[in-house]
Amino acid sequence: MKVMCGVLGWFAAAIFISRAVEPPAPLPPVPSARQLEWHRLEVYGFVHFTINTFTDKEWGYGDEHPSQFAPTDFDADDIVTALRDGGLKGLILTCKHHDGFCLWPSRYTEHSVRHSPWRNGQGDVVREICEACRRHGLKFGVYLSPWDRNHPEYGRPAYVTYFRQQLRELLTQYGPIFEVWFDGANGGEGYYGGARERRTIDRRTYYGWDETWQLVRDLQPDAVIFSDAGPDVRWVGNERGIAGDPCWATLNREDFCPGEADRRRLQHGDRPGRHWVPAECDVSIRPGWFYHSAEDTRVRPATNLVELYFQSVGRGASLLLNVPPDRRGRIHPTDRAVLREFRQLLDEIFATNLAATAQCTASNVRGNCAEFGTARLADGDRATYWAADDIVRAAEVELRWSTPVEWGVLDLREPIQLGQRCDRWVVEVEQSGEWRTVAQGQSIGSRHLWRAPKPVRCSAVRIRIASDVVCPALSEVGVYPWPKYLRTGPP
Ligand code: FUL
Repeated sequence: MKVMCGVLGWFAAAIFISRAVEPPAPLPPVPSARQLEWHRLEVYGFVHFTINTFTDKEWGYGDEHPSQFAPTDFDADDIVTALRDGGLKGLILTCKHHDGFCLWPSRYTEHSVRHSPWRNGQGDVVREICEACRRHGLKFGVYLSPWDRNHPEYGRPAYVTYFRQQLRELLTQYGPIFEVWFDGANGGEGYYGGARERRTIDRRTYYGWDETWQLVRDLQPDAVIFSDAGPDVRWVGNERGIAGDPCWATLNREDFCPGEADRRRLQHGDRPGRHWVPAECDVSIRPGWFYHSAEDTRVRPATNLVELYFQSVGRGASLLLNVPPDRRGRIHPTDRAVLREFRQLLDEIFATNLAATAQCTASNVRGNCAEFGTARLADGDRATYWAADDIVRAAEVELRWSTPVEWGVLDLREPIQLGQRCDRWVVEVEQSGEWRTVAQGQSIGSRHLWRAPKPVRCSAVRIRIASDVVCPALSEVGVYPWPKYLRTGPP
């Protein structure tokens, strides 16, 4: 894209002093198109549901009988609308967990819904959930456990063939898939067709990950692939829903494989890093991943989910929030109410962007061109951005109000299509004519949210942003009032 700019505007520029201002060259690595789409989701749901729901377990041994899968009132719309009302943009279903039971009637095993009393063996949970997702505007993703404690061939080559056949079924029979989730928990004790023994595998070689991932590329080219090692989205290194700070989107992913990764590096990413592999924070709304009635009183409050949002989405990662259906096959009323409140709290926090009413200037604007000017910063469009000239490494953006404002949340975004450029940022506020530093950090990437410990009153905010190797750029700046829910005490 070439943009014509000139001091006398378009007309004069065309006649007198035409000048082409190129956008900044991207700083590699940059996200793929499928990753850019994924970044937009920010919060989506995990649905753990299988025989464990009925045996009150977290990990089934693999010797369960399909007849134990017996939801009394399964309703995919109930599950999907609970997530939708929480503002979740997608849903990843445990189509097969470690116990090997398949929620769809796979052609390659008897260990599936086909032999359960539910819908007289005619049911298909995967189909019902994916169709409900389409009805309610959520994207649909699949979790297929590589570890299978039921399958007799687990640990031998024949199982890998089976695993890929199942993956093929899921990727060809259920429409577009936005994410394929490969769990790092692999190998160990299991039923294994009656052998009841311990089986270990070589995590690097057994699953032939390159070939398995290629299958996903071939069958669902728009899907992102998740594992400890990416290749598209990485585990954040904990199951608490919290990213590191900084949390770079970049990683040297060849150092890792599913089930073998340095948790500290997963939390923070690598800077510099050769690949774009942003983090995903998986966490459950309850202590367990599966539903247990004993945990009905231990559902996280909505304010806690907001905390997690700030520590995941607010650090450039995504939040994958697990909401397990109960034995009816519906979402428990408590979880449903919490999800709705979570959405309301977020809507409240981000209702009014004070940056939109500020006068916004910058120490440098690329080529003095409006295309890269500060008006791009509060236009709500992630694709447009303010950028500095190529020789610049540190720049400032200033927001000034005619009368002092009180705020509590700062929201920064980089135009990640140009890579992650910022190495350091500082936020200062002007109070009674004096500048004071209130916050500083390193990574921004797709988003960085900073929340003030108490309301900040000021007439101007200055964001100083520096890059070690390229000119800085920002796509969005948000300044929001101090969140009301914090007034009632810390969550
Ligand atoms: C883990 C699994 O072992 C848990 O059961 C759960 O599925 C979680 C999301 O991933 O590795």
